[in-house]
Amino acid sequence: MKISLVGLSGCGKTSLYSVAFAAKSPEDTKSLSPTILYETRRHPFLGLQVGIFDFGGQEQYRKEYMEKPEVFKGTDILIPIVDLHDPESFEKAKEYFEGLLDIYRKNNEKPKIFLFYHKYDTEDYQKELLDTNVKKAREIFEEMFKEYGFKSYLTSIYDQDKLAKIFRDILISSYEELKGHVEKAEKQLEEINAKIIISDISGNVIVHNVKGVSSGLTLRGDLRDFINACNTVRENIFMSDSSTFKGFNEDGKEVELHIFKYIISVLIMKSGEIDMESQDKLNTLLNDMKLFADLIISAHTE
Ligand SMILES: Nc1nc2c(ncn2[C@@H]2O[C@H](COP(=O)(O)OP(=O)(O)OP(=O)(O)O)[C@@H](O)[C@H]2O)c(=O)[nH]1
Ligand SMILES: [Mg+2]
Repeated sequence: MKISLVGLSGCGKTSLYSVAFAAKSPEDTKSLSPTILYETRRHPFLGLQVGIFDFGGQEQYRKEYMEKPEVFKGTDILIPIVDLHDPESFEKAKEYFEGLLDIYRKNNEKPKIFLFYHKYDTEDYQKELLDTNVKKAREIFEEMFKEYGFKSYLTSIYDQDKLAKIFRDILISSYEELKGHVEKAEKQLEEINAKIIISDISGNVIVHNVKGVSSGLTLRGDLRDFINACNTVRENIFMSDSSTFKGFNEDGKEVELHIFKYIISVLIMKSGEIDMESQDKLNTLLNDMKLFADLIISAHTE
């Protein structure tokens, strides 16, 4: 799957990548330099290789892309990014995006489009201006992507949880069936009296109900290591697609890890016995995640 991040220089493409996928903090991005030409990164997600193309937005590079439009070929998902802190740039961004849409039309390609109204925060910016800019941006950009059935989001690297969810939804958008399961799991988690983290084996958090366990999509390092180690045991010692691991201490704290089909992991943390109702719901959730893993596998082989 190819995802292309496009927008003018300084709109926040490399920052978005760094915070959502590379576990960087928002502050870290303040020292980023402009991207030279474009950078490609691979990111495994639900067992799929996702290629993220970060197209440097300085004028000289934009010109170069227009002369060699092949670089955009094969884009499944196009993410045009608008800098809400820089309303003066809207018209220029529009021109760039129009050029890109032309290229895709000529290539006979129709990527899915997810438009980001980015920097939707008041970090070094006035609140009053922000809302005016959103309104202005919507007037300019909603129109131009109309025929694409696109979706738009208000994004900020300073709201990492929201950003991670947006990218998760974008990444599973090609699998209509998976979406339903994720939404269901999200509801189920609210009703269970235990801490639960559902992630893929590479440590991309899909759904959770615990604060501070992820940085963007990336699960906290210690838990990621734990899942990794268990996954190795599953593969080399159990030699089965799925397995369960349990641990506990004298205070009644418990950790339980379920791996389904070498792709999905459900980590459950309890600080004592949980009520029957929660346990029932937990069992339903586990069954559903087993199904979810099957669906992912069959989606890949299609
Ligand atoms: N307030 C705020 N600043 C952001 C946000 N995202 C990025 N920035 C800042 O915007 C500046 C430029 O970010 P980059 O990610 O380097 O921009 P870019 O789009 O990659 O620029 P090029 O590589 O030149 O195309 C950095 O100082 C970031 O800290 C955001 O959501 N909110
Ligand atoms: Mg950049």
